[in-house]
Amino acid sequence: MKKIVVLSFVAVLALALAFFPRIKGASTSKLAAVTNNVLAPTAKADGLPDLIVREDTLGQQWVVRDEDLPANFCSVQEGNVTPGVRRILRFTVMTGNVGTADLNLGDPNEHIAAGDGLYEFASCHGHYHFKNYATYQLVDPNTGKVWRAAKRGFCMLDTDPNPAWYGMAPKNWQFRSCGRVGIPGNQGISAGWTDTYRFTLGGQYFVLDGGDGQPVVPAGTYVIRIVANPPFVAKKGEACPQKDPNGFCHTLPESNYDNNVATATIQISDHPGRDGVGPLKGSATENEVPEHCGN
Ligand SMILES: [Cu+2]
Repeated sequence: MKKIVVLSFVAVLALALAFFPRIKGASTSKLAAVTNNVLAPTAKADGLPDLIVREDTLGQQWVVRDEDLPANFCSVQEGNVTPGVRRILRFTVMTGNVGTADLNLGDPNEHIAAGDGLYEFASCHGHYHFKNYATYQLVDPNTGKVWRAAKRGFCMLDTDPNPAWYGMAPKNWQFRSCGRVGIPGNQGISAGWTDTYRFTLGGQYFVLDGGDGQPVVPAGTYVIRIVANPPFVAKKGEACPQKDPNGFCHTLPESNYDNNVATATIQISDHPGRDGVGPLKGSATENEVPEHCGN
């Protein structure tokens, strides 16, 4: 018994030491919200972020259309998409924090300096991207075959207040700066706020005509499946920052990991044309904005 107590103490101490470099900068970087929860994932069930994906938006904001993707789009370069007219499925993703605590990432430069693996440098964008924020999948419900989207990285911000029907009192935004190399950012999603990735943003699309090296997506009924803060099984030597009740790892702390998925059933037609098919039919084709960062 005594041995177990001693071992537990050693384990806690080792964890504390492992995270010490990050905690040291916490007073200014606001990493404490994340790192403290790493150390005590179950201690504050009433004080954690809780990410959801807006299923209503996903179902209402998509379009299949033929669009000219120029070679200078970052999403084209990063996704190995052959430039030119491509058939694509664009869609909007809104991830809201309905929890009781802010999701507070702070300055990506500090995460890079701490070497915690949360961010990577995106050379085309000239700034840092959060790596494992969400997975975007297009699923054939008959075969289970999955296609991946062009999006490669994320910058978490308070872009829109959560709708009043979420029953949360309104409060001011806090996180609106992605940051750049050597220029501090402030990333996160406040409780009561949503991070919106509009369908026109870089990478908010699936390539349907095989132009990104994936198989052609034939006309038919498909499911868009979005998972925020997705579960993963840690590989050997890979960190498992948060563990859910089912034993899966997650990067970010949350009070509830069961509500991170949204799906929308969509139709892919044979001849969508430039106008497109879907709820956003006829919406303008914009010059790709890589991010909602303002930089
Ligand atoms: Cu970017």
